[in-house]
Amino acid sequence: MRFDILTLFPDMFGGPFDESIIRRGQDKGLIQIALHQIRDYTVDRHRTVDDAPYGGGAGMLMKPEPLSAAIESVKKLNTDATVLLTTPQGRPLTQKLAQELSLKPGLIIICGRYEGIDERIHQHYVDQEISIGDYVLSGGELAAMVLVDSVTRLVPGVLGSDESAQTDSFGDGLLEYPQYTRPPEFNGLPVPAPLLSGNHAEIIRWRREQSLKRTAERRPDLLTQAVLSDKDRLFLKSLGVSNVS
Ligand code: 6GU
Repeated sequence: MRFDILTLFPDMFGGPFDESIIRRGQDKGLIQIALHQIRDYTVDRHRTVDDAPYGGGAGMLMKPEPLSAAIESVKKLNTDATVLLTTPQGRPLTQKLAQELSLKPGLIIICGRYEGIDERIHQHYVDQEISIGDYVLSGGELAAMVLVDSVTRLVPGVLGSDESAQTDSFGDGLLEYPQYTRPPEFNGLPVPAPLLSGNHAEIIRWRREQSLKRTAERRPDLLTQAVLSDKDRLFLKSLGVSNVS
């Protein structure tokens, strides 16, 4: 998977992209990330990337010409890529959307700044607008990093077999069960007995029930979409939970 990122602040990406899973994905040749400075595509002496909105109002907009030149240029490097724009007006990023994007041949991500970008860039170039949540960031760069991370870990081979993406929270639409490591008692709190039982079937059942219980308590909205068995529904009913899929 090739990611091309168009931004006014390429230096922001150094830390997150040079460590951990994203670093490993690049080192293994499974993902490639190229950062592009939008300002490099200006042609005026002052390298202007923003301008005031027609009709007035607070703040500045990203001018269309440098963005257009940057997108046209990067499209030649990442052919058939899907063009994404990070914006609070976009489709909320979910695990399902990350899965969809991980199947694309490539992604071009435009990081929004200021009060937004000229609407004609949306119309002409942008395939999908993506938001990472209902709060305001100072720019799309942090959102682009979140997006690249969530997609990268779904690219086959990036995660090791002991880091399976399937048992992660949201892999099956539920929150993950609680985890314990040694010692067997810590601050007076014991590790739950089923985990020490050595009974694999009992462990599987306990974990599933804990996932269901957590999801019902913390994110009941997820239960209407989750993949549930009859046994799961019976267990949830015993907790007094009924509005499930
Ligand atoms: Cl993608 N951009 C900005 N500026 N703010 C956000 C966002 C994106 N997603 C949530 N808040």
